[in-house]
Amino acid sequence: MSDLDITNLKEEIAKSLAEVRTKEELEALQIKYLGRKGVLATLTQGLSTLPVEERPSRGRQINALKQSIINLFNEKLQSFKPQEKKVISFVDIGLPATKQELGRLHPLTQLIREICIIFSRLGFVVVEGPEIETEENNFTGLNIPLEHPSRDAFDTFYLKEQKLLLRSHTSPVQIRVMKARRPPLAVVVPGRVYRPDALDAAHSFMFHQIEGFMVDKNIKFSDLKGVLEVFARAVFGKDIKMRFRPHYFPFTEPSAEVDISCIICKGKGCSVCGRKGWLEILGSGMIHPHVFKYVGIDAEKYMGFAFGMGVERIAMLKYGIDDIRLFFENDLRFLRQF
Ligand code: 2U9
Repeated sequence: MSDLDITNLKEEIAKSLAEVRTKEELEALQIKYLGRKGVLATLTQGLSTLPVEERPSRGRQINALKQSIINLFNEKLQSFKPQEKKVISFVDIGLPATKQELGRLHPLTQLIREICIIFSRLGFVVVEGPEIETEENNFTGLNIPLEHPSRDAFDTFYLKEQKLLLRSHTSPVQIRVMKARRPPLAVVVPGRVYRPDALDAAHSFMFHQIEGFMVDKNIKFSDLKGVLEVFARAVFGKDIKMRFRPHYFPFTEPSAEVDISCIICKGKGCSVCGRKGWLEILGSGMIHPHVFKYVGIDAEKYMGFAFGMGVERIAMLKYGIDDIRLFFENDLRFLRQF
Protein backbone atom coordinates (compact mmCIF):
# COMPACT_ATOMS: atom_id res chain seq x y z
CA MET A 1 0.00 0.00 0.00
CA SER A 2 1.45 3.34 -1.10
CA ASP A 3 1.27 6.70 0.74
CA LEU A 4 -1.39 7.71 -1.77
CA ASP A 5 -3.50 4.64 -0.90
CA ILE A 6 -3.29 5.54 2.78
CA THR A 7 -4.40 9.14 2.13
CA ASN A 8 -7.24 7.87 -0.08
CA LEU A 9 -8.36 5.40 2.55
CA LYS A 10 -8.42 8.12 5.23
CA GLU A 11 -10.41 10.44 2.97
CA GLU A 12 -12.82 7.64 2.06
CA ILE A 13 -13.46 6.94 5.76
CA ALA A 14 -13.84 10.64 6.63
CA LYS A 15 -16.40 11.00 3.82
CA SER A 16 -18.36 7.95 4.96
CA LEU A 17 -18.31 9.18 8.57
CA ALA A 18 -19.71 12.57 7.54
CA GLU A 19 -22.77 10.80 6.15
CA VAL A 20 -23.36 8.69 9.25
CA ARG A 21 -26.58 9.68 11.06
CA THR A 22 -27.09 6.93 13.64
CA LYS A 23 -25.05 4.91 16.09
CA GLU A 24 -26.01 1.75 14.17
CA GLU A 25 -24.54 3.17 10.96
CA LEU A 26 -21.39 4.13 12.84
CA GLU A 27 -21.04 0.61 14.24
CA ALA A 28 -21.41 -0.94 10.79
CA LEU A 29 -18.69 1.34 9.45
CA GLN A 30 -16.44 0.50 12.39
CA ILE A 31 -16.76 -3.23 11.65
CA LYS A 32 -16.02 -2.61 7.98
CA TYR A 33 -12.70 -0.82 8.66
CA LEU A 34 -11.56 -1.77 12.14
CA GLY A 35 -13.27 -5.17 12.63
CA ARG A 36 -11.48 -8.51 12.89
CA LYS A 37 -11.90 -9.08 9.14
CA GLY A 38 -11.95 -5.37 8.25
CA VAL A 39 -9.82 -3.34 5.86
CA LEU A 40 -7.15 -2.54 8.46
CA ALA A 41 -6.89 -6.20 9.57
CA THR A 42 -6.42 -7.25 5.94
CA LEU A 43 -3.67 -4.67 5.53
CA THR A 44 -1.91 -5.96 8.63
CA GLN A 45 -2.18 -9.56 7.39
CA GLY A 46 -0.67 -8.43 4.06
CA LEU A 47 2.59 -7.55 5.88
CA SER A 48 3.69 -11.18 5.81
CA THR A 49 3.77 -11.15 2.01
CA LEU A 50 6.33 -8.30 1.95
CA PRO A 51 10.09 -8.76 1.94
CA VAL A 52 11.36 -8.87 5.51
CA GLU A 53 13.27 -5.56 5.33
CA GLU A 54 10.15 -3.59 4.23
CA ARG A 55 7.91 -4.96 7.01
CA PRO A 56 8.92 -2.64 9.95
CA SER A 57 8.36 0.66 8.13
CA ARG A 58 5.11 -0.60 6.53
CA GLY A 59 3.98 -1.87 9.93
CA ARG A 60 4.52 1.60 11.48
CA GLN A 61 2.59 3.20 8.59
CA ILE A 62 -0.35 0.87 9.09
CA ASN A 63 -0.36 1.44 12.88
CA ALA A 64 -0.34 5.23 12.42
CA LEU A 65 -3.19 4.90 9.90
CA LYS A 66 -5.13 2.70 12.33
CA GLN A 67 -4.70 5.22 15.17
CA SER A 68 -5.84 8.15 13.06
CA ILE A 69 -8.88 6.16 11.90
CA ILE A 70 -9.70 5.25 15.55
CA ASN A 71 -9.53 8.99 16.37
CA LEU A 72 -11.97 9.79 13.56
CA PHE A 73 -14.45 7.19 14.87
CA ASN A 74 -14.13 8.48 18.45
CA GLU A 75 -14.85 12.04 17.34
CA LYS A 76 -17.96 10.88 15.54
CA LEU A 77 -19.09 8.86 18.57
CA GLN A 78 -18.77 11.97 20.79
CA SER A 79 -21.21 13.82 18.54
CA PHE A 80 -23.93 11.29 19.51
CA LYS A 81 -23.60 11.90 23.28
CA PRO A 82 -26.45 14.11 24.59
CA GLN A 83 -25.30 17.68 25.10
CA GLU A 84 -26.94 17.84 28.49
CA LYS A 85 -26.33 21.44 29.49
CA LYS A 86 -27.76 22.84 26.29
CA VAL A 87 -30.93 20.71 26.46
CA ILE A 88 -31.67 21.51 30.12
CA SER A 89 -31.17 25.26 29.84
CA PHE A 90 -33.46 25.49 26.82
CA VAL A 91 -36.82 27.02 27.75
CA ASP A 92 -39.31 27.55 24.98
CA ILE A 93 -41.18 30.63 26.16
CA GLY A 94 -43.48 30.31 23.15
CA LEU A 95 -45.06 27.09 24.48
CA PRO A 96 -48.53 27.47 26.03
CA ALA A 97 -48.43 27.15 29.86
CA THR A 98 -49.53 23.92 31.55
CA LYS A 99 -53.12 24.38 32.72
CA GLN A 100 -53.52 24.39 36.51
CA GLU A 101 -56.90 22.98 37.62
CA LEU A 102 -58.07 25.22 40.48
CA GLY A 103 -60.27 23.66 43.15
CA ARG A 104 -63.02 25.49 44.96
CA LEU A 105 -65.18 25.19 48.07
CA HIS A 106 -68.31 23.02 47.98
CA PRO A 107 -71.45 25.14 47.40
CA LEU A 108 -72.75 24.23 50.87
CA THR A 109 -69.46 25.30 52.49
CA GLN A 110 -69.64 28.58 50.57
CA LEU A 111 -73.22 29.19 51.74
CA ILE A 112 -72.46 28.21 55.37
CA ARG A 113 -69.59 30.70 55.39
CA GLU A 114 -71.76 33.41 53.82
CA ILE A 115 -74.50 32.90 56.44
CA CYS A 116 -72.02 32.83 59.35
CA ILE A 117 -70.52 36.11 58.12
CA ILE A 118 -73.98 37.72 57.99
CA PHE A 119 -74.62 36.76 61.62
CA SER A 120 -71.14 37.67 62.81
CA ARG A 121 -71.69 41.21 61.48
CA LEU A 122 -74.67 41.32 63.87
CA GLY A 123 -72.44 40.33 66.80
CA PHE A 124 -72.90 36.54 66.81
CA VAL A 125 -69.93 34.24 67.42
CA VAL A 126 -69.58 30.95 65.53
CA VAL A 127 -69.29 27.76 67.61
CA GLU A 128 -69.01 24.14 66.46
CA GLY A 129 -69.67 20.97 68.45
CA PRO A 130 -69.34 17.17 68.19
CA GLU A 131 -71.49 15.08 65.81
CA ILE A 132 -71.75 12.28 68.39
CA GLU A 133 -73.94 13.46 71.25
CA THR A 134 -75.65 12.34 74.44
CA GLU A 135 -79.44 11.91 74.72
CA GLU A 136 -79.36 14.63 77.38
CA ASN A 137 -77.88 17.30 75.10
CA ASN A 138 -79.81 16.21 72.00
CA PHE A 139 -83.25 15.80 73.69
CA THR A 140 -83.65 16.17 77.47
CA GLY A 141 -81.98 19.58 77.82
CA LEU A 142 -84.09 20.88 74.95
CA ASN A 143 -87.36 20.03 76.71
CA ILE A 144 -88.03 17.17 74.29
CA PRO A 145 -90.05 14.65 76.37
CA LEU A 146 -89.21 10.92 76.55
CA GLU A 147 -92.30 10.01 74.49
CA HIS A 148 -91.53 12.51 71.70
CA PRO A 149 -91.48 10.81 68.26
CA SER A 150 -88.11 12.39 67.34
CA ARG A 151 -86.52 10.21 70.07
CA ASP A 152 -87.74 7.09 68.28
CA ALA A 153 -85.10 4.84 66.68
CA PHE A 154 -86.85 5.52 63.35
CA ASP A 155 -85.93 9.19 63.63
CA THR A 156 -82.50 9.13 65.32
CA PHE A 157 -79.32 7.11 64.69
CA TYR A 158 -78.45 5.54 68.06
CA LEU A 159 -74.95 4.19 68.66
CA LYS A 160 -74.45 0.94 70.57
CA GLU A 161 -72.22 2.38 73.26
CA GLN A 162 -73.10 4.50 76.28
CA LYS A 163 -76.50 5.76 75.09
CA LEU A 164 -74.84 7.95 72.47
CA LEU A 165 -76.33 9.06 69.15
CA LEU A 166 -75.56 10.98 65.97
CA ARG A 167 -76.99 14.43 66.67
CA SER A 168 -80.32 14.96 64.87
CA HIS A 169 -79.95 18.75 65.00
CA THR A 170 -77.31 21.33 65.96
CA SER A 171 -79.26 22.42 69.08
CA PRO A 172 -77.17 20.27 71.51
CA VAL A 173 -74.24 22.61 70.82
CA GLN A 174 -76.37 25.45 72.18
CA ILE A 175 -76.97 23.45 75.37
CA ARG A 176 -73.20 22.98 75.68
CA VAL A 177 -72.61 26.73 75.17
CA MET A 178 -75.30 27.80 77.65
CA LYS A 179 -73.92 25.42 80.29
CA ALA A 180 -70.36 26.69 79.78
CA ARG A 181 -70.89 30.45 79.34
CA ARG A 182 -73.11 33.08 80.93
CA PRO A 183 -75.26 35.72 79.16
CA PRO A 184 -75.08 37.98 77.26
CA LEU A 185 -74.76 35.35 74.51
CA ALA A 186 -75.15 35.53 70.74
CA VAL A 187 -74.08 32.31 69.03
CA VAL A 188 -74.50 30.63 65.63
CA VAL A 189 -73.79 26.94 65.14
CA PRO A 190 -73.21 25.42 61.68
CA GLY A 191 -72.75 21.67 61.22
CA ARG A 192 -73.78 18.23 59.97
CA VAL A 193 -76.80 16.45 61.41
CA TYR A 194 -78.13 12.92 60.88
CA ARG A 195 -81.60 11.40 60.55
CA PRO A 196 -82.47 7.90 59.25
CA ASP A 197 -84.53 9.12 56.28
CA ALA A 198 -84.64 7.23 52.99
CA LEU A 199 -82.75 9.11 50.28
CA ASP A 200 -84.94 10.95 47.77
CA ALA A 201 -85.04 14.34 46.03
CA ALA A 202 -85.98 16.08 49.30
CA HIS A 203 -84.38 13.91 52.03
CA SER A 204 -80.89 12.84 53.00
CA PHE A 205 -79.67 10.86 56.04
CA MET A 206 -77.08 13.60 56.53
CA PHE A 207 -77.65 17.29 55.99
CA HIS A 208 -76.48 20.62 57.38
CA GLN A 209 -78.10 23.04 59.77
CA ILE A 210 -77.27 26.48 61.02
CA GLU A 211 -78.95 27.63 64.13
CA GLY A 212 -78.50 30.51 66.42
CA PHE A 213 -79.66 32.04 69.65
CA MET A 214 -79.32 35.22 71.64
CA VAL A 215 -79.73 35.50 75.43
CA ASP A 216 -79.66 38.65 77.53
CA LYS A 217 -81.87 40.74 79.79
CA ASN A 218 -84.79 42.08 77.81
CA ILE A 219 -84.42 40.19 74.52
CA LYS A 220 -87.78 40.37 72.75
CA PHE A 221 -89.58 38.64 69.89
CA SER A 222 -89.10 41.86 67.90
CA ASP A 223 -85.31 41.38 68.20
CA LEU A 224 -85.73 37.94 66.61
CA LYS A 225 -87.76 39.47 63.78
CA GLY A 226 -85.16 42.17 63.17
CA VAL A 227 -82.22 39.73 63.11
CA LEU A 228 -84.00 37.28 60.80
CA GLU A 229 -85.06 40.05 58.46
CA VAL A 230 -81.45 41.22 58.06
CA PHE A 231 -80.44 37.58 57.43
CA ALA A 232 -83.20 36.85 54.87
CA ARG A 233 -82.57 40.08 52.92
CA ALA A 234 -78.81 39.41 52.80
CA VAL A 235 -79.33 35.89 51.43
CA PHE A 236 -82.41 36.28 49.19
CA GLY A 237 -82.35 39.97 48.23
CA LYS A 238 -83.67 43.15 49.84
CA ASP A 239 -87.05 43.07 48.09
CA ILE A 240 -88.40 39.93 49.79
CA LYS A 241 -91.25 40.05 52.28
CA MET A 242 -91.31 37.96 55.48
CA ARG A 243 -94.02 36.44 57.60
CA PHE A 244 -94.08 34.55 60.91
CA ARG A 245 -96.57 31.66 61.20
CA PRO A 246 -97.40 30.30 64.67
CA HIS A 247 -95.96 26.81 65.18
CA TYR A 248 -94.93 24.42 67.94
CA PHE A 249 -91.40 23.42 69.02
CA PRO A 250 -90.70 21.88 72.45
CA PHE A 251 -87.66 24.15 73.02
CA THR A 252 -89.26 27.51 72.18
CA GLU A 253 -92.44 29.24 73.37
CA PRO A 254 -93.96 30.97 71.55
CA SER A 255 -92.65 29.40 68.33
CA ALA A 256 -93.00 30.41 64.72
CA GLU A 257 -92.06 29.20 61.28
CA VAL A 258 -90.70 31.89 59.00
CA ASP A 259 -91.63 32.27 55.33
CA ILE A 260 -90.31 34.61 52.67
CA SER A 261 -92.28 35.75 49.63
CA CYS A 262 -91.51 33.36 46.73
CA ILE A 263 -88.35 34.51 44.98
CA ILE A 264 -89.60 33.06 41.66
CA CYS A 265 -93.13 34.51 41.40
CA LYS A 266 -92.65 37.36 43.94
CA GLY A 267 -95.70 36.12 45.88
CA LYS A 268 -98.17 35.62 43.02
CA GLY A 269 -98.13 31.80 43.26
CA CYS A 270 -96.15 29.34 41.10
CA SER A 271 -95.04 25.70 41.00
CA VAL A 272 -91.98 26.34 43.23
CA CYS A 273 -94.07 27.73 46.12
CA GLY A 274 -97.01 25.37 45.46
CA ARG A 275 -99.23 28.34 44.43
CA LYS A 276 -98.94 29.74 47.98
CA GLY A 277 -96.67 32.68 47.14
CA TRP A 278 -94.56 31.88 50.25
CA LEU A 279 -91.50 29.69 50.92
CA GLU A 280 -90.72 28.29 54.37
CA ILE A 281 -87.08 29.02 55.27
CA LEU A 282 -86.66 28.36 59.02
CA GLY A 283 -88.08 27.74 62.49
CA SER A 284 -87.77 30.08 65.46
CA GLY A 285 -89.09 31.19 68.80
CA MET A 286 -88.38 32.45 72.33
CA ILE A 287 -86.27 29.98 74.34
CA HIS A 288 -88.47 27.87 76.65
CA PRO A 289 -88.03 28.50 80.43
CA HIS A 290 -87.46 24.73 80.90
CA VAL A 291 -84.34 24.99 78.68
CA PHE A 292 -83.03 27.91 80.77
CA LYS A 293 -83.70 25.93 83.96
CA TYR A 294 -81.82 22.88 82.59
CA VAL A 295 -78.66 24.89 81.82
CA GLY A 296 -78.84 26.93 85.03
CA ILE A 297 -79.80 30.33 83.60
CA ASP A 298 -82.36 32.36 85.59
CA ALA A 299 -85.46 32.52 83.36
CA GLU A 300 -86.87 35.36 85.48
CA LYS A 301 -83.85 37.49 84.70
CA TYR A 302 -82.95 36.45 81.16
CA MET A 303 -84.81 36.02 77.89
CA GLY A 304 -83.68 34.78 74.54
CA PHE A 305 -84.65 33.85 71.01
CA ALA A 306 -83.49 30.90 68.89
CA PHE A 307 -83.82 29.90 65.26
CA GLY A 308 -82.76 26.98 63.10
CA MET A 309 -82.55 26.30 59.38
CA GLY A 310 -81.57 23.53 57.00
CA VAL A 311 -78.68 24.73 54.82
CA GLU A 312 -79.54 22.45 51.86
CA ARG A 313 -83.07 23.86 51.83
CA ILE A 314 -81.77 27.45 51.82
CA ALA A 315 -79.32 26.58 48.99
CA MET A 316 -82.06 24.83 46.95
CA LEU A 317 -84.36 27.85 47.24
CA LYS A 318 -81.59 30.39 46.59
CA TYR A 319 -80.16 28.63 43.50
CA GLY A 320 -83.28 26.85 42.20
CA ILE A 321 -82.01 23.30 42.81
CA ASP A 322 -84.71 20.62 42.81
CA ASP A 323 -82.82 17.56 44.12
CA ILE A 324 -80.84 17.41 47.39
CA ARG A 325 -78.77 14.45 46.11
CA LEU A 326 -76.90 16.79 43.75
CA PHE A 327 -75.00 18.16 46.77
CA PHE A 328 -73.55 14.76 47.61
CA GLU A 329 -72.87 13.07 44.27
CA ASN A 330 -69.63 14.92 43.48
CA ASP A 331 -70.71 15.59 39.89
CA LEU A 332 -68.30 18.28 38.64
CA ARG A 333 -70.84 19.52 36.08
CA PHE A 334 -72.97 20.57 39.08
CA LEU A 335 -70.18 21.69 41.43
CA ARG A 336 -68.39 23.84 38.82
CA GLN A 337 -71.43 26.16 38.66
CA PHE A 338 -70.67 27.59 42.10
C1 2U9 B 1 -81.72 26.13 72.28
C2 2U9 B 1 -83.01 26.50 72.36
C3 2U9 B 1 -83.76 26.62 71.23
C4 2U9 B 1 -83.42 26.27 67.64
C5 2U9 B 1 -84.56 26.21 66.75
C6 2U9 B 1 -85.84 25.56 65.07
C7 2U9 B 1 -86.69 26.43 65.70
C8 2U9 B 1 -86.22 24.85 63.85
C9 2U9 B 1 -85.54 23.33 62.14
C10 2U9 B 1 -85.72 24.04 60.88
C11 2U9 B 1 -85.63 23.05 59.74
C12 2U9 B 1 -84.40 22.41 61.90
O1 2U9 B 1 -83.36 21.93 59.58
S1 2U9 B 1 -84.58 21.84 60.28
O2 2U9 B 1 -85.21 20.59 60.32
N1 2U9 B 1 -85.27 24.13 63.28
O3 2U9 B 1 -87.31 24.90 63.42
N2 2U9 B 1 -84.66 25.43 65.66
S2 2U9 B 1 -85.90 27.07 67.04
O4 2U9 B 1 -83.93 26.47 68.89
C13 2U9 B 1 -83.19 26.34 69.99
C14 2U9 B 1 -81.90 25.98 69.92
C15 2U9 B 1 -81.17 25.87 71.09
C16 2U9 B 1 -80.92 25.99 73.53
